This record gives sequence, structure tokens and C-alpha cells, in this order.
Amino acid sequence: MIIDRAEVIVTSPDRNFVTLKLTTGDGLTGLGDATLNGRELAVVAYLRDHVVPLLLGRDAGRIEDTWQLLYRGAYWRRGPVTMAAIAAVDVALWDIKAKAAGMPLYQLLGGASRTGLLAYGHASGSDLPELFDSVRRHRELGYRAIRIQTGVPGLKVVYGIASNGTAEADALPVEEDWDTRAYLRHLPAVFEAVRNEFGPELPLLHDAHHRLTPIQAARLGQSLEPYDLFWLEDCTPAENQEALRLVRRHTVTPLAIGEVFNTVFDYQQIIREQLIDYVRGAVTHTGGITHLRKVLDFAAQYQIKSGMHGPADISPVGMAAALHLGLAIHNFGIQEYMMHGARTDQVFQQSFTWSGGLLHPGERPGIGVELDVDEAGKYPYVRAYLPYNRLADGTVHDW
Ligand code: EZ4
Ligand code: CO
Repeated sequence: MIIDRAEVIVTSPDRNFVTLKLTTGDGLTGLGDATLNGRELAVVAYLRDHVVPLLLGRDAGRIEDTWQLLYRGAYWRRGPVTMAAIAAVDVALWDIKAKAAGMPLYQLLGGASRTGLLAYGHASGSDLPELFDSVRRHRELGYRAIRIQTGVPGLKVVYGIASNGTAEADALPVEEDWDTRAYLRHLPAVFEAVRNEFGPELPLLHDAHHRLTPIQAARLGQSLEPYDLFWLEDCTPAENQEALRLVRRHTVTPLAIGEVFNTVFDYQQIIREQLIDYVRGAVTHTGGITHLRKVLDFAAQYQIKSGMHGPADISPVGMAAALHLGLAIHNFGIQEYMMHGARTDQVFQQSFTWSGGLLHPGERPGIGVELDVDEAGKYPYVRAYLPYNRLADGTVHDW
């Protein structure tokens, strides 16, 4: 099982995706997702120029050793670009190992701990009728848990929701507006209306997208308590772990954080002090199966569960890896699941199933995804950015 080919494939069927494909001398292939939304080509260069030469000739079976070599051997540790590149190698190697074993990856990770993974989708609307329609559409699609994002009176856009990332060539980031006080006033009424319309049982989630100070987040968590949220996500900027202490002191609304984290060190304090309830890390951005599993095993000691990031900018390869890991671990919580576009589903042939609100990675050996290189070649990279935010006085704010 010697790696003798390593290709970095960039394709933009509905948005940009970066995929690492490893091939062994005996003809086994493995895929890893290395997509970093808005900074895709930085990871491409990291892989092509620095990582691929280290992989050729290595034993594909040595997953932990390869992880340690890429992490420690670079000297420069952590960071989203490095960790996405390491994740892609790691998942591709797990894919190869599981194919060599003739098993779906979750079997190698210990086997299924459940029949399927509860997933949530994103309902959003600029006003309540639009939001209710979106919730109903998601229920029709089978979702049994729903994230609620809404317009705020006075603001131009519904914040924090994914555009599909398809941009016109050479487009620059879209500028959005933000007003924290208006948001804090408006949101409890939205959740009250949603509870009145859809009843007490439906698990509801919300993403504050790093926009609040600790005391504002504490207030929001408190004001949403009557509506029994499944979680409040990214209530404060994620870099300062201590901020969560203050939030936690004031609210029993469950907290989820970590979509922009990339190693266990980003979580160290908030897990040990039990300041969160869900780990939002994605396999793609947290150093792959090997590293995220360690984070989740650490979290399990504190009854903290997984809530893996699963937006459309995680490729089907990254999603598949998440489903195998989520099926195997004991402390699975929920999986974010936004469906990919039809072109993406053609480029990436997948084996997962979606039924009764539950995802399952399927029984194909490996992670269960194959990439159609000819189809991928039809969609060249398109420069695209996430939006950014300014307050009314022009100050740049967190997006
Ligand atoms: O902004 O995936 O919970 N999901 C999110 C996403 C993120 C994007 C960033 O690439 O917050 O919509
Ligand atoms: Co989020």
C-alpha cells in the first residue's frame, strides 16, 4: 500500500471544492476534502507544493504516523490552512484503509453506535411568513431539527446564511450591515412565533455567528430560554475561550462552538470547564478523522457531544467522513446537513442515505464517495468570498 500518486483536484460545480486523491501502487484510491471557504487556493498550494512530495512513496497504512509527520514535521503548527491540508490526507488514508479492509469506514472506527444520525437543516426568511414557509419546506424534506435564521427589521439581508458561493468571475466580497441591539430585541419574538406555529417538540437551533460580546450573548441566551433551544451557536467570537464563562454563568441555553477551530487546543479550556455542550468542528477543518476523534473523546468525558459543521462548503467527501465518525462515536449529538446542488452530486458519487430525518453513510467500502474527474473538469475554480459586515457608522464587525 505505497502511495504512488497524489492529485489535488479543484472543481466548482455549485461552489468551489478542493479534493485530494491518493492512489496506491496496488490501485486503491482515497479521497480527502480540503475545502476552506473563500481561501481554497491557499490549501491547494499547501498540499501541492509542500505535502504531496512527502506522501509519494509512503506506506498508506501509517495513518497516525503520517498525521504526526505532517503536524510536527512542519514545525509551524495549527491554523486553518495547515489543518485542512492534514485533514485531507488523513481522510484519504482512512478511505484507502477501509477499502483495503473491504469495510465501510465506520466499521474500522468501532462499528455503528446508532441506526442513523439526526441532522438539522437551515430555515431562514426575511420575515415570519417567509421563515414559516422555509420551516415547512424543511419538514417536507424530512428534517426533524431546524436552525432558525431571520431578517432583523432595519437590516438589508438575512445574516449568516450561506449563499451557494457561486460568484461571478473576479467578484469581491459582498458587504452586509449589522445592528446588535436590533437583533437582540427582535430574536426572542421570532422564536416565540416559531414555537407557537410549530409546537414545543421540534428541536430548534440558532447561530449568532460570533457577533456578540459575552454580556450580550448572556442576555440572548437568557431571553431564548422559554423557547427551549437545542443550541445557541457561536454566540461570541471563538478565539477567546474565557468569554464562555461569563455566558455560562447567566444562561442554561445549550451552547455550541467550534466551526472555525482547528485543533484540540482551541477547545481545551471550554471542554475542561464544561463551558459548551456541543463541539462544532468539522472533520475537514479539524485535522481529519484522527484528530477530531481525539477532540470528541476528550469532550465525551464531560458529556459534551458532537455537532459537526456540515454547511454546503464542506464537500460530499468531508460530509461522508463526518457521517462515518458520527455513526461510530458514542457522544454523537447532531449533524448539520445542507443538501448539495445537483451538479455537485454529479461530480461526487455518494452512497449516504437520508431517511426519516436520519443520515447514514452507507455500506460501500471506504468513505463511500468517488469523484468523477471528467465531470469535475467541467467546472473550473471561480474566485469567491464570504461576505463581511459593517455597523451603521462604518466599523467592520464580525461576520
Ligand atoms: O458561515 O460554512 O453553521 N454554519 C455556518 C456556515 C458558515 C460557513 C463558513 O464557511 O455558520 O454558514
Ligand atoms: Co455556524
